[in-house]
Amino acid sequence: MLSPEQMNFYQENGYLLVKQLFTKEEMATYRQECHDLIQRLSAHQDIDATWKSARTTVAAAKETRLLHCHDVQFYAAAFSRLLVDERLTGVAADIIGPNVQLHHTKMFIKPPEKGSPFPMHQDHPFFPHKNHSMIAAIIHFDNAPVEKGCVRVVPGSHKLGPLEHIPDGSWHLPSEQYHIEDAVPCPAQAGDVLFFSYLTIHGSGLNVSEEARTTLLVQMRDPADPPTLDTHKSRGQGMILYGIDPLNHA
Ligand SMILES: O=C(O)CCC(=O)C(=O)O
Repeated sequence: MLSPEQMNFYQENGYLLVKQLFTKEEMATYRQECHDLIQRLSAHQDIDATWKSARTTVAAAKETRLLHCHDVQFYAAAFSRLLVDERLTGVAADIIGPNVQLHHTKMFIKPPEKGSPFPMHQDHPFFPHKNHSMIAAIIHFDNAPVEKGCVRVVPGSHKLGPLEHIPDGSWHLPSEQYHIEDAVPCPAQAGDVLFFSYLTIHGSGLNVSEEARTTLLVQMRDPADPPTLDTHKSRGQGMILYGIDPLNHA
């Protein structure tokens, strides 16, 4: 659970890197699960998820790759266990609690030397909600130093509220105004988890290192916070990860 200092940091900055929430040994097992899953999927489909806006706004991203899988808990049981692990959901409950509901998950592998960047954006336009309770937790399965394209944030930007985004090629902020390299890098080690509000401006650079960057993003909300648009549905959405669903009496 979070200390008062951590809570204060999150409230002021809109993000918090929690160090060593999971052990490096656990993360090594999950990293292997991810790479095995991507191997299985890539035999059957194109799993590149590079945003078109990344290719158009970042010169070096013309031929980069971003391997991905949404809703990983439908592919391997280990991920279901991770989603209800109280080390993760307890922190989420501290931030948005007392109850925590799953919105979606997505696993990313930024391959070595050519891992795609993410242009700066808020997650809000992808799935707006009334009370803005939505947060992401990015679980790091391996180390993510700056050269691997770690996530970068604009501290305090959650206080700006929803900003106007450009829809083309995935919602993003104007690249001439919001530079990835100007944002604050959040280098992480395997086992660290980065929590941030869906209003916090964030993005990430290219992976130019010799190793893959492997992460799982878990998007969570207060179950009493309704979506304002009927969009971004995914398998498993609505699962209660912590506490109860106070609105579900069926
Ligand atoms: O994993 C990253 O580098 C950033 C992911 C991200 O910004 C997103 O999926 O919205």
